[in-house]
Amino acid sequence: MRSRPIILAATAALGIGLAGGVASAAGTGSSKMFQKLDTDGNGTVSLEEARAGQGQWFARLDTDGDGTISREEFQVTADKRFAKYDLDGNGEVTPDEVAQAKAKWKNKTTN
Ligand SMILES: [Ca+2]
Ligand SMILES: [Ca+2]
Ligand SMILES: [Ca+2]
Repeated sequence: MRSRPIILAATAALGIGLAGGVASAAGTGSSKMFQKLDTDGNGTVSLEEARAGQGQWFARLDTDGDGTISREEFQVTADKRFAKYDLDGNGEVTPDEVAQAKAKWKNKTTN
């Protein structure tokens, strides 16, 4: 039960990526996602930028490249995301693990 909110959060994040909605990305205060979508950095996400972002998400999830995302493909991606957080691999993600995982990624991107 404890790990559930994390799964839901990961799934929601994936869902936002799939929806590619400018409103939903901005509405969740996900400025990082906004920056990612705003590829020319002019402060707005055009329809084309949103579509491009959507395509990237789609391609990442569509692991066998058949042009559709199956439930399994979606699940695999969600599981991978979960595994990234579950540092000790005990099947549960604690707030501590989330903090550690985030710190790890931060180091990776800054180094
Ligand atoms: Ca833009
Ligand atoms: Ca597929
Ligand atoms: Ca764990």
